[in-house]
Amino acid sequence: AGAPQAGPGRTDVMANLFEWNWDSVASECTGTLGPAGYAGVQVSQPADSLKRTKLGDGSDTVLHPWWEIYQPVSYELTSRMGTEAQFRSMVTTCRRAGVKVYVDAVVNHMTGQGSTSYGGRTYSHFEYAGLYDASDFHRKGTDCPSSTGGIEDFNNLRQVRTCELVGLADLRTDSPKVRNELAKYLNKLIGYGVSGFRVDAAKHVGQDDLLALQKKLRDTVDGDRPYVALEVFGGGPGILSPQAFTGAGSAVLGLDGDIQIKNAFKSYPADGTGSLAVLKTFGDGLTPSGKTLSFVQNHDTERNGDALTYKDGATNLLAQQFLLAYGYGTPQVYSSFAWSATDASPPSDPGGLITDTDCASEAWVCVHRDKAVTGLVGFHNHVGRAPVTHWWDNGGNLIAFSRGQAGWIALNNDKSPVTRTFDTGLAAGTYCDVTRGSVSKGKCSGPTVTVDARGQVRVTVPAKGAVAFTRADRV
Ligand code: ARE
Ligand code: CA
Repeated sequence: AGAPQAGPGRTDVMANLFEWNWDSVASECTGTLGPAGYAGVQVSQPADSLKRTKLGDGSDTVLHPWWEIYQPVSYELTSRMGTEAQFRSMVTTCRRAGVKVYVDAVVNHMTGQGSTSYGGRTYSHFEYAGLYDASDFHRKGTDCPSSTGGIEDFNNLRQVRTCELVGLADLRTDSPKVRNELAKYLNKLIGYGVSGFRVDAAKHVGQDDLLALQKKLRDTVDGDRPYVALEVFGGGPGILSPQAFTGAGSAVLGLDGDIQIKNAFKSYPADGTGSLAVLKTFGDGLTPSGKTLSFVQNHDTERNGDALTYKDGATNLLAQQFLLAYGYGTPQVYSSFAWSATDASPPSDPGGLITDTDCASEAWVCVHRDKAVTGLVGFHNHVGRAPVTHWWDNGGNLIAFSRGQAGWIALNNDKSPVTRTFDTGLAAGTYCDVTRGSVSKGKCSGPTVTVDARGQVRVTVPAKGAVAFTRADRV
C-alpha cells in the first residue's frame, strides 16, 4: 500500500482531526479539506469505549478525559463522536469531497476500568459480552512475567507484548479467535469506505501479529491494500524500535521526527543564531520517507513535551510549513481542541458526547485551516516528488530551498524580517506568495514576488514567516 492518494491535484497530505465528532468531520471534508487539497483525514478511535461515571483515585479532576476513547469495550460504532449512522455518513461525505478516511484502530487491548460505555454496554475487565472472555487475554504469570501484570520495563520484549499497557486488558493477538474478531471489525470499516488505519500501541502487538492481522484485511473500496501506519515510540532497542516495524505495515508514525522538528524550531541560544539550518538533511537517521507518517505533533506529543504545540503559535505554523514543503514522509496536520490540563475533556455535553467543532471559538484550534498551512498543502501537492535543490541557509534561522523547478520557499524563524536575494531555479515571472494569497482568475489575492531571468528573487521574509510559490502560482 502506498501513501494515501485521492482526487486530482492531491498527493498525500492528511489532516488529523483528533476528537472531532463525525458530523464536524463530514462538514470539514466538504467545506475545507476537499477544497484545500487534503487527500485524507485521520479520525479518532470509533469503537464504543469506556464512559466514566465517577472520578478516579483523586489525582484526576475531569470526568470524561480525552483518553476514554482508548479503552474500547466492543466494536460497535457508538462513541463520543457519534452514532454508527453518523460515522458511515461521514465516510461517504468525505470520500465524495475527495478525502479518504483513516481510522485510529485500537487492537492491542480493551478497557482497563469502569463498567459502562457510550453505547450503553456493561462489561468488566476480561469480560466483554458477546466478544471476548478471560481466555482471550494475556495473563499475569502464565504470559506476562512482571509482578504487577503491567509493563514496567519498556525495553523488555515479553513485558512489552504480553503485559498490560497502563492497566489495559491485553488481547491475545496471537490467537486465531482474537485475530478473527479484529479482522471482522476492521473489514467492516473498510466496507464502509475506510482507506486505512493508524494502529495504536503497535509496539505492544508486535510485528508477527500485525502482519497476520493485515493478511486478513480486504482491499479498500478503491481496490488498494489498506494503508496501515503503526504507532511505535522511538527509544526502544532492536526489534522494539520504529525502524524494526517499517516492514510490519505501510508506515510508522514519525515520533522521532517531531522531536527533531521541535528541537530545530525551538533552538534559541543566547547568541540569537537559532538553528533551522540543521534541517538541511532532515530525515537523516529517521525511518525512510516512504515509510513514515510525519507530523509536527500528535495528541500524545503535544502533551508530553516531545513536540511543538498550537501554543507555540507562529513557530508551530512555520514548522507545519517546513514539513509540507520539504517532503519528508506522508505529512499530517494535527488539529484538535485547546487544553490546559493534560487530561482535559474535548468540548462535550454533560454526558461526554463531543459537541460540534467551532473553529471560531477558543475551545478549538484549527491549524489545518490556517492560510499559512493551506497554502503549503497546495505547494506540497504541486511539487510532488521533486527533489530539494538550491538549499541555502545563513547558518542560523533563515533557510530557503526549491523543489526541483516546481516550487521555492524561504522560512525565517527569527524575530525580525530579513530582505535578501535568493537563487530559486524557477522560470522568470511574477508569482503569488501562497503563504498569504492565492491565485484566482489569474490574480493573486496577496503579495506577489518577481523572479528575474537568472532565476533570482529579492524578497522580504517576514519574522516567524515564510514566502513560497510554485510554478502554478504565476500571475
Ligand atoms: C488512562 C490513565 C491511566 C490508566 C489507564 C487505564 O491515564 O492512569 O491506568 O487509563 O485505565 C491514552 C492515555 C493514557 C490512558 C490511555 C487509556 O495516554 O493516559 O490511560 O489512553 O485511556 C507507550 C506506548 C504507546 C502509548 C503511550 C501512551 O508504547 O503505544 O505509552 N500511546 C498510545 C496512544 C495513547 C493511549 C494509548 C496508546 C493506549 O497514542 O494516547 O493512551 O491506548 C517510552 C516508551 C513508549 C511509551 C512512552 C510513554 O517512550 O518507549 O513505548 O509509549 O514511553 O510515554
Ligand atoms: Ca499486547
